[in-house]
Amino acid sequence: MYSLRALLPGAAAAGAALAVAEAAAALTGRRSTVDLAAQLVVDRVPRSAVEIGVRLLRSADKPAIRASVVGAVLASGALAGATGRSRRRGPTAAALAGAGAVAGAGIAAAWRRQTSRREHQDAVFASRPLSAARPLPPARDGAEHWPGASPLLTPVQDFYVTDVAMRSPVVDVHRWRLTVCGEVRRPLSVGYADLLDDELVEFDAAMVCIHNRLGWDRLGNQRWTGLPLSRLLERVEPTPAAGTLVTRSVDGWECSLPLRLLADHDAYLVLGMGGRALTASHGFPARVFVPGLYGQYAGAKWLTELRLQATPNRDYWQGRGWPHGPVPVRPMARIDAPAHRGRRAAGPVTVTGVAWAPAGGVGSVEVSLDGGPWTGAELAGELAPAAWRRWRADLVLDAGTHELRARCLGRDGRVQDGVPRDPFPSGASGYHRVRLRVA
Ligand SMILES: Nc1nc2c(c(=O)[nH]1)N[C@H]1C(S)=C(S)[C@@H](COP(=O)(O)O)O[C@H]1N2
Ligand SMILES: [Mo]
Repeated sequence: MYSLRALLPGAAAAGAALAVAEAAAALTGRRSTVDLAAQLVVDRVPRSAVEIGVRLLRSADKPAIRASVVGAVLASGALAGATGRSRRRGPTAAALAGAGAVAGAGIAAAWRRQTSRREHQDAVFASRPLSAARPLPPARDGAEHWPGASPLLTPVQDFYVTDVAMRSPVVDVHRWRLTVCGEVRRPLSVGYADLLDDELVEFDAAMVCIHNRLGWDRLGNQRWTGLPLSRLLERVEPTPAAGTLVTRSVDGWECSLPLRLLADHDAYLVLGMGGRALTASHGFPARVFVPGLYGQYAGAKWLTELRLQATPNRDYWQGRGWPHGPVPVRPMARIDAPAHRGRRAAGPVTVTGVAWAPAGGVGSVEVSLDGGPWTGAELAGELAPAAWRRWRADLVLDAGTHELRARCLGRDGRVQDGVPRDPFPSGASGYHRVRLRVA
């Protein structure tokens, strides 16, 4: 066994080297070494490992990946130092601990500097109201006073973020262009101001990550602002050879959409959410979104290119073993109140939740108590078929342990699949269950 004192010099040297590299990256505006290394890990570990990571870490995945990269660098430095030929004791343990602390502070400062660029951009742009030519009426569904209900529209700061970029790209909007090219007669290149000058529309829709599990909140409901993709496509006049629209991000991430699908699905170039421009983490300045498809099949954030092609590319997630899209969102209901494993007094209880079945809409929601028959819940108003819908059921519970289940039936006839399945390869299924102890 190595003594702690033998391990410290190497670890401190590795930490100091890392801190210098991070500081240099921050000062020169290049990407963080830790993030580059972490990105290599993210893009190469087997799909099953990614799935386990997402399941265990939910949304803390990036800090955890960074921490393990730093940990791995320190550990290899420690081992290299301890097994190396020079075994001079050198500096005291206190001095080494000091060097380690300086290294840590250097890394933290470098990261903070990069984060502040994104925060600055959000302060400038994401605070800017975006107005649609014909705004939708205020979002109301009549469930405003239902106890424990989720908000009808998810506040932007609470809206889940999923992407494979270790750090959201920060786009310089003054230099940014969106090009629409490939199999088209009139290629187009537009800037941000050109897009804002267009006649913007608003639409309400839920966006769902395929990694969302029963009861999770890796989805959100939003009022989005943008323009119909069909408008852009008409302007460029796709040639008869065009079969696929490749949406490409500034960081190279791609998602292909069959043109056939776009012909009978609403699809948008999105510029804003919640009445304001997109934040950096949600894809500023522009993204593509096709309501009804899981997020990874619904378009790229930080969009830079729309390319029409005869056949699709190998998309990012296909490269990671996921099926060739598009994958439609499964109808699903979530119970928001009462909370799982709660205790309450016997008597009446109001069960509330949200259900989604984009793009066709929620037809009905049913609840079942203790494995009994499915009974219809009351539905709040519908903002749009692609949006989620709040529901409630008023039950009376006697003393004992109870289990509530909920399911969603789509207006298109799809019934929520009760067989529990993992998100890979076509989205999680099963029923969300809540257990209660009633005294
Ligand atoms: N450029 C880019 N676009 C992307 C992704 C990504 O990693 N990079 N992730 C996709 C996935 S998996 C989802 S679920 C949605 C998430 O959008 P949000 O982070 O705004 O919630 O964006 C999609 N678009
Ligand atoms: Mo996702």
